[in-house]
Amino acid sequence: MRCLPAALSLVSLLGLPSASPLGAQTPQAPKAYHGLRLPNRFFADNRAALLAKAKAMGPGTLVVAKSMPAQPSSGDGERPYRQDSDFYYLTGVEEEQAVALLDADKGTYTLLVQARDPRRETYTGARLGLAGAKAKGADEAVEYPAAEKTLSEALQKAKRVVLIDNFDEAFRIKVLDAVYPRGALGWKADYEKSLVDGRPIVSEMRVIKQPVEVEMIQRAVDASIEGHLAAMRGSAFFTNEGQVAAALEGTVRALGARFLSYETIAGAGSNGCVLHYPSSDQPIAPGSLILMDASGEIGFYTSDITRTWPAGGTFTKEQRALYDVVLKAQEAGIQELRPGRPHGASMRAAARVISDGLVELGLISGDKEEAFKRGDWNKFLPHGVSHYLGLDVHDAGSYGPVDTFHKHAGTRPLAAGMVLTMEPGIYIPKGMEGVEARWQGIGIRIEDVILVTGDGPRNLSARLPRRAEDLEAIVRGGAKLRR
Ligand SMILES: [Mn+2]
Repeated sequence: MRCLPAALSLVSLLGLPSASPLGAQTPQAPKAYHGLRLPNRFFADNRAALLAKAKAMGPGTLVVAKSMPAQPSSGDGERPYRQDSDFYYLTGVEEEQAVALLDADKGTYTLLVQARDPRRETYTGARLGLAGAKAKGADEAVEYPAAEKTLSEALQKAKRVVLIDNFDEAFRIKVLDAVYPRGALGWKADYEKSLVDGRPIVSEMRVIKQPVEVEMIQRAVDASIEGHLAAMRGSAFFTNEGQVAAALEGTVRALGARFLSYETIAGAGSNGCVLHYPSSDQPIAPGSLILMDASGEIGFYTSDITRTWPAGGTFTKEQRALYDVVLKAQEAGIQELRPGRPHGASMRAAARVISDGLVELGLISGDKEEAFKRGDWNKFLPHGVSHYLGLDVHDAGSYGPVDTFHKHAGTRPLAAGMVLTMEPGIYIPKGMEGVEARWQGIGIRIEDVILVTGDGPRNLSARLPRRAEDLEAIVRGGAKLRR
């Protein structure tokens, strides 16, 4: 799979000639990243940083981190298992049932893991077991059911429990009961234990990306760019949104994405106005725009890219006018992603361009300044435009107190090493009141992944074209391959 241009597999699936110029069009086409993971060192450093914070809380502090519980799908089925991001950040462990115990006094890391089970492993492959846990950096490893005792003894001994558990409710109750037993304790009551929510601590650690994390995000972005290109190149002969989604999903999977960063949004025409459009299975009407917000995940790191292009390779006058406003707004927003600028500045900048553009096109009436203050633009752009990205697509971390300008904008000053998206849009669904029919059924969003650096914003997804003419050329180029 080395250096195989991503779209080739799709090309053969669709019966396109394999001697296509796809590789030539993407000179930086990524290698495949199957099975790629960050090194053990990364997770060990994260544990050490967390242990230092736990130690500073005082003697007797125990950090307890819980893995993602398995999720049923239906009947005998389970959803693909994807580790909890906080737990992954601290351990690199991909298994369910795992619990990490960090003893701040001793500085030790104990990993509780599911027992080896030859029968189950016949179905789902080898489990870590004790040897695997040690190989992942654990000082001590204990399998269930003995692990239950290890956990209860550790909880009993601790004076302070720092709990990192995002999704396992039963486990949370177990820890809570150990720290604050239910009912009266009688003569044994001491109430000396305390429970600390460790999630904000880990969230804060995750806000500033380490260089190896940025590299992994870049790989997810690179694979996702190929997915977008495949979808654009195929769109001239796609008749259903499902084919658009499949083009991206097949491509990122072929490049090493085991998971999507989020469920693919592929909406044609008015469906592009549904912000988290869930179905992506409707026919594509000729002349409509296709909005695709989709990405794959590489080594547990996400990407988040949106492009909007004309299904047939040519923007109509109205589509093009709105597209250019969104593109200009995106550029204005990107320019605000700099160290020291508050998070909300990018929202303000992008919204201002959208508002002015809609006034110029006659979609918002009156004076630009007045119209912006009135906030009429919010009807056309009803969402925030920038969020952190990392192990989660809406990554952990605080944006500071909410900016009075917009509920999805914070006041926290940005810093080098943050990775954020920039994703303004204009949405005019069919039937939108007070808007001429010629503008209706148009949904546009443009989204890229931006690294904040000391030298300013760096667009990690810049390789995927954004200019209207470039998108038209890609779609038309794809159409030619069919003839
Ligand atoms: Mn996004």
